Amino acid sequence: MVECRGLGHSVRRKEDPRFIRGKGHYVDDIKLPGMLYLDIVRSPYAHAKIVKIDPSKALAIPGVAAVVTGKDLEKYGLAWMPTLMSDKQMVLPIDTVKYQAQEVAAVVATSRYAAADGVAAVEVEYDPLPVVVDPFKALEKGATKVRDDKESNHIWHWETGDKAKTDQAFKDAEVVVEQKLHIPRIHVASIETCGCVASWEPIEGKLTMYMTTQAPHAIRTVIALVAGHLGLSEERIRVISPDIGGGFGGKVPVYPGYVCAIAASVLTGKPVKWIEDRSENLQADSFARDYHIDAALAATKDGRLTALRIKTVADHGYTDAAANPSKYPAGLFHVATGSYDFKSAHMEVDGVYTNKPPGGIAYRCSFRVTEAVHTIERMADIMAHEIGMDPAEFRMKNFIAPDKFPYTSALGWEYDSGNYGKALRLAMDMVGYEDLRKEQKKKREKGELMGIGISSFTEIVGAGPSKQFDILGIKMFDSCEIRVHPTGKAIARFGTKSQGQGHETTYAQILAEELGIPPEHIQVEEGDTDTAPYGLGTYASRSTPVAGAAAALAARKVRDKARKIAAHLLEAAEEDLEWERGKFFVKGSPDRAKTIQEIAFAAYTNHPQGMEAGLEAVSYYDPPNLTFPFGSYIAVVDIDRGTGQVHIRRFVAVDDCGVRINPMIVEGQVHGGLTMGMAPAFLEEIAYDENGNIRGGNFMEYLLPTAMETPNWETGETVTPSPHHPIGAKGVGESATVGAPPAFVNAVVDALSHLGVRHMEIPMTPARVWQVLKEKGVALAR
Ligand code: MCN
Ligand code: CUN
Repeated sequence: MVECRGLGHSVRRKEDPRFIRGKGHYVDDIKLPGMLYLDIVRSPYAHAKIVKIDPSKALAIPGVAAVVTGKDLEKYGLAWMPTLMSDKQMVLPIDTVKYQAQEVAAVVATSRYAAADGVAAVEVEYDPLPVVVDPFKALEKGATKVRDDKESNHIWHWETGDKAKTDQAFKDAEVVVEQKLHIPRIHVASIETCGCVASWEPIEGKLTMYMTTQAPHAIRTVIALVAGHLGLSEERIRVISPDIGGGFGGKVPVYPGYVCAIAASVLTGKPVKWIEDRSENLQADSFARDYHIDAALAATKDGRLTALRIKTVADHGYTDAAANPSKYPAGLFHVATGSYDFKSAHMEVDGVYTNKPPGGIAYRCSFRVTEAVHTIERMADIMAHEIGMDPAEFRMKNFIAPDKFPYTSALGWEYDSGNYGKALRLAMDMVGYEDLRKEQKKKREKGELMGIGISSFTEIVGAGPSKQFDILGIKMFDSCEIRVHPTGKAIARFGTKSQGQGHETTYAQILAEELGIPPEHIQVEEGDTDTAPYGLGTYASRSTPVAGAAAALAARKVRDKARKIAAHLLEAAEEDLEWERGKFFVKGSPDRAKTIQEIAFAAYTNHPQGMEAGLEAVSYYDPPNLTFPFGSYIAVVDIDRGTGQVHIRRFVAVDDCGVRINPMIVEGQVHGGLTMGMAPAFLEEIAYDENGNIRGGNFMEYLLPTAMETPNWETGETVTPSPHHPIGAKGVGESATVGAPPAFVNAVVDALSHLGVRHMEIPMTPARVWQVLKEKGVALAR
């Protein structure tokens, strides 16, 4: 079972025909005649005026064709572009840069090497400006303004829940705990960086954009909106997203490099390729997290939760480019009541500008749910500890009971289904919870540090119902179009785009189940806007909940027509026919049957008079609600008192994503997700110094998880179907990344709780743990 940080399909088996069928090409493999290469000059300063850009030495290099600046783009109205959150973002700066590694100018050349040499030869004179790094300082009166076009560094204030009721509950509370948490800025680092080939065909007047995007249709519309005035009208834009080497949220935004490549292709009439290098990807792409959270819980003395309060400062960098549904500037952070039955809750979030790269994209997190889960799962442990209750017992006592679903949370979500106690009990049985507690007690007597940490998370995926969910006004439905050919084989196209999740396998399975056509006879295609039906793309684990549902419904439309044709062929009434996977037969006489293949043939050769020929259907699915997958994770750790190193001894992950379409793919998703959940807990962080210099812009400092750090994941499952999804499935692609980090923190804190430790910030590096051991007097002398 392998799922790496994004190479093609998440599960690749030699015997799987899809492995052979896979197109196997990436954007960087594309070579077109006359293709030019684009590379980008980036700012060494986090905030500076650009005094002068002198391209003359670059232009003298053989092969360098052009140097494009913000002033050049300004003439075409392209120096700025809208972000997905209706803020605006520079393509290339006209006069000021706002973060380190920001794009300053683009160099176009006949080879990648000439372009790189050109970048090194462009001379830029900067005049440094004061830098705003700390979002709290950014909010102070008199702080340097990051954005000249705004009143202050405060972007927005957003709140939800019942403040008066929550305040009252805190006043009346027997026990209150409070904790500040920082969820640092991190970066996904897919195996393939971002890139594109923009190919403008002057004779046809058509732009073909090969790119590593998770949302091809949305990108097509954005290009048309940004550059429509230059003749790039939407019917003349084709976005092709071939195989993608990992997306993880980082390939949702529109990056300046894409726009520069399009502009360069239109100006030169030649195809232009732009591929980021690894450092550019790490330093300048949209980031994830960066939430400064202040949380409080209220409970009774015997451990019943009553209220939750959260105040958060969200660092968005120099522009709000979060890939959130537009009604929710803090994403779905307000699922922070988690798996627990709260009577009241209130949440406030303030978005802030700083001199950092733009963001608020995800990193395998359905719109800020990782932040929400981290908060509530950490707080649950702090409260359990405060009242002296076992954290498992505390959770069991406060879970939303299975008979309360559909359940409306204090912050307004309607949870579709759940059985949280069952999942936690299974995880406890798998790990041997009670015995581990005994072992821990004995170890403590000997001075050894062992901890057990639980996370019982609730996810929220499948955006979304059109009344609540849109991006730039476009509703977040998704689609499937299916065509059954005369010989009974089919092609199905979707508005989503796999980046390694194995859609080619699982969509074919859904259709095969619904139609009885073998999966190997169903060709699944995504990622070409000229052929696929419009959809919003793959992120926020929405493909199964939305496009997967569209697949089932499109197949059922095909079946409805197939029934009519079968009735005609069998000379029977439609009502007298019964469906069994792959065929219709006359009730009571199973030999009088027509297979789907026979029906498909008849649809083109012998269809009833008055009926349209063909066997096709399309479904644009607007989900009635989101799906709420959940799970319980238990980490067992031992801490080395000599080094501060945390050893993960066991990790049990019980996931419930409703009906599983392909258990092996789900397990692959969970394995990969857990590794990406472990990473921010122990390793990953993008920090900045006071001048806005990135610390962690390469893989020497930004620590990715490798096989060395990754423990053996033990997985289990419960199945609580979604009542509103046509096949009862919920999404799962991000569950493990969302659910895992607090399990690790809770385990480490649990190992140290008898020493008075209540909280650890992430990443829990050996240095940070060692510091705590030293403070508590338990570090072994070296
Ligand atoms: N699946 C299933 N049964 C279910 C739920 C899902 O068999 N009940 C299968 C699906 O059919 C699909 C896969 O599991 O093949 C993931 O489905 P889903 O949960 O719907 O998530 P998406 O397909 O929408 O994928 C998005 C999700 C996100 S948002 C990130 S981030 C992430 C993730 O997927 N990025 C990935 N997993 C990734 N895996 C790889 N290899 N590469 C990425 O970039
Ligand atoms: Cu949340 S990262 Mo995924 O939504 O593509």
